[in-house]
Amino acid sequence: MLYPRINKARTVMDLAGLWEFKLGDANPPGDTCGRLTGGERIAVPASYNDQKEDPAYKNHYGWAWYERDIAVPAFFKGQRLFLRFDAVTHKARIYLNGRLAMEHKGGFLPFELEVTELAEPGETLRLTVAADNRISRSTLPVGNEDGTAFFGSDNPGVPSVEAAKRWRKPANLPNFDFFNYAGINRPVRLYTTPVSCIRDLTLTPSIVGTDGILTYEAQTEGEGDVHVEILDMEGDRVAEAEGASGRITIPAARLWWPWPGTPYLYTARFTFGEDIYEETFGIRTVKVEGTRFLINGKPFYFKGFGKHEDSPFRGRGLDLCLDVKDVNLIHWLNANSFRTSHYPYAEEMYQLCDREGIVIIDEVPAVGIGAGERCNPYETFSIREHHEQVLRDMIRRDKNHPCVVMWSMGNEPDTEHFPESAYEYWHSLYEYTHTLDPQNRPVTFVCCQNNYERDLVTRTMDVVCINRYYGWYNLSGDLDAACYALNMELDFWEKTGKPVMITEYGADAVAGIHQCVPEMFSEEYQAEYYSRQNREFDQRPFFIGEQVWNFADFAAFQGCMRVDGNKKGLFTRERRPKLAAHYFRKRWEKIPNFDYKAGGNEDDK
Ligand code: BDP
Repeated sequence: MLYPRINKARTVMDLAGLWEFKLGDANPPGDTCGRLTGGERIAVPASYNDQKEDPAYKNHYGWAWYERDIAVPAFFKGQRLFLRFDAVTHKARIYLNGRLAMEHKGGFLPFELEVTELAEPGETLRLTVAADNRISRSTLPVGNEDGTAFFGSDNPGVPSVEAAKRWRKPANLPNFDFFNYAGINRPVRLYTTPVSCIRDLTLTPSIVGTDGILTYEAQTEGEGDVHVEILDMEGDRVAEAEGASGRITIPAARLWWPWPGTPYLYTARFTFGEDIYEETFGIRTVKVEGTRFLINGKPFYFKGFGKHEDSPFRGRGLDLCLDVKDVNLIHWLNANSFRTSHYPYAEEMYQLCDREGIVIIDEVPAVGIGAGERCNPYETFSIREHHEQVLRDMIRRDKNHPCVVMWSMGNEPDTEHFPESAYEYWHSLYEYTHTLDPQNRPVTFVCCQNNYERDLVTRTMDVVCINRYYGWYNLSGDLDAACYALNMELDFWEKTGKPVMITEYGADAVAGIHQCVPEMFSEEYQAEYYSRQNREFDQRPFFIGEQVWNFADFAAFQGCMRVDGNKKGLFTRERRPKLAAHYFRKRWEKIPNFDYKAGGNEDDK
């Protein structure tokens, strides 16, 4: 799916601003709606939850209504018009002049509709958006339905959902650990194209000797011939071709390398009749071989974190300034990568990472697939179809980004209590995901701390990605025991012959708590936790990366295990460094992107 761009043939109207807003209820909206009255003003894009000091906003659970008028410029006449929503969380109903025009499920990926017939240039169009933030066992991420809050210690016999229904209203009970921020979280744009236009582009790079090869395919609508030119970073044309699909050779190509290497980007300029679209791409390869993760044929070591889209006031709303700041903090830390835990991020972040050479593990919002030992989620949750949809949509959106090097199908599902069902579910999804990606990047999911000997599926992924909290949730406060247990587990993974990385490990640290004898929740304990465990990872040649949990403190649901949010950040929510940030900055300066774990493969020994 193409990102809306302004060029000689297209224009974009960003509909950011103050919209009319009103909280709704649990009833599904109908097929028509009148003008929204009695509402309040709300900023778009941004989550609505923190925009007003009101528990009704914060804890709202159900539909919320947004509205604005769009004056469609008369000079749009003769163009095709599309309305694009980058993310409405989690379910959306779109009304044009009061009539239902589209529905969409999934809160983190874009959708669009053509409005050429509905939006008359020179007239005003009323746009109404209903957004539903409810989560359940048929949504991704998954919500609880049985009255058990994620971190709750509910009284036995008091089903909180039932209680909530009787005394208050349905409750927001996520089966995941981040605040369920909702609303129009990303931009809404009206964009134009000529009548005959380019609808999608697929760019697949490869390397032969010193040449770069770009295999391309343009999806077009209408009449015209496709012409493609390849421009280098100086804007000079280095190759060209005719036709809607083909292969282009870029002689003596410059490759895309992770920072501090040069993340070289080319531009493919497509023309089709009157339409033009420019897409940047990098020439790089990604492959798993034995226990190594190869970028451009060289063994890469992941240094980074899981992140969140999360900030004060905006919640999960797009904040470009924060994205730029975070990318610069990633450089400051000498890190090279992150995982888009636990949902695909805004497209602008991937554009930045392409430019800045930061490697991304791209994850769909499949988090919370588990309900304890008494309930098999693979038989009781109705998520499979939607799970395939979000994988398709994410890959369709992100397939051309050089920064994306691996797909993550989800985070911490139950693989322990129902190992056979888990295998059937995840392994078939793994095969499906491979068929979706023209670049055939490695595919994985991120496995929860569990009985790894019972788990049958993690070991079949291209890369074994483990989240482990030895010394925090397990063996709390005892780093000797934590290292012992970690080593027992690493011995197990070594035998699988797979590349292994840690995609989460961490300890909450409340900024400002300091101790000479480090104990839990202090900045010293967090730093020591990491330095002790990293020493163990350094002994293991098959170990290909360390991603800390989390880059920064973030908002979570209130509960007895959360002190004003999750405090496992290397930075505070306001991006002030904790002691562990300084520790990693020094450590990662000494760890090169490539060849850190020489000896990982038989032939290196
Ligand atoms: C992991 C989850 C992550 C949580 C983290 C934690 O993947 O979403 O925030 O634990 O508890 O299990 O801090």
